[in-house]
Amino acid sequence: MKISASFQVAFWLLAWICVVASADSSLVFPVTAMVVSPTTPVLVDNFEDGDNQNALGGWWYAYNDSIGSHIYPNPFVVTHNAGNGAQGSNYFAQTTGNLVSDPVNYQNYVGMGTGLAPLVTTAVDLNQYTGLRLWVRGDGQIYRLKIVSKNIADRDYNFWGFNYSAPNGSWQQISIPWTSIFQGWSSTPANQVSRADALADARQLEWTPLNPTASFDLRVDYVEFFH
Ligand SMILES: [Ca+2]
Repeated sequence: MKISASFQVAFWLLAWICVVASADSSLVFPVTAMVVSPTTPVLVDNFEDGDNQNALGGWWYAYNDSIGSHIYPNPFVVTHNAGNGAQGSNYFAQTTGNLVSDPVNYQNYVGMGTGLAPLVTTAVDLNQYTGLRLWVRGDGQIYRLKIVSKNIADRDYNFWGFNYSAPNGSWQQISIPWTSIFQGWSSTPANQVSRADALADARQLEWTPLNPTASFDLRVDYVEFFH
């Protein structure tokens, strides 16, 4: 087949343009929109679907002791209050109740929580994240957010966690890097589990009033892990 001179010129010109274009990154077709950033936060729940299952497949629940502490609603139900969630959203977690005192036997407990996977038998390694971020609201009292780990449940429930003051009347976002969490109460060596080991075997997040109280108002919204 005979190729005309003008066609050959056009061919080599096109080839030259391709070489120049590939050497200039500004001319390369952008593909970044297809790449998920490793810094994208991972949502646990913003409650806007109105159900009791979080974005990780885990389930929300409420719990209380049998010596007089109570929590409402129990079983847990997501609260719908249009425009009154964090950032004007419509759904959030809210529980109220009381926590009795039991300074002798420590059998007093109450709170709400959520699983990190559809089955609580699944260990989730939270070391892949830098920490947890969430919106909180309440009544000015101190609440404790606990990282429930199986390897600590076997050792007196001395979970790693973080205490925060829940502002009365307005939502506030708090950021909890893992470097700021600490174990609850015991300094007994048998109860010590390293932070990395506890995070590696995480099962649930749980919230509880830190101190016995005649009434509490615990609200949480838009929970997410960040890198
Ligand atoms: Ca919400």
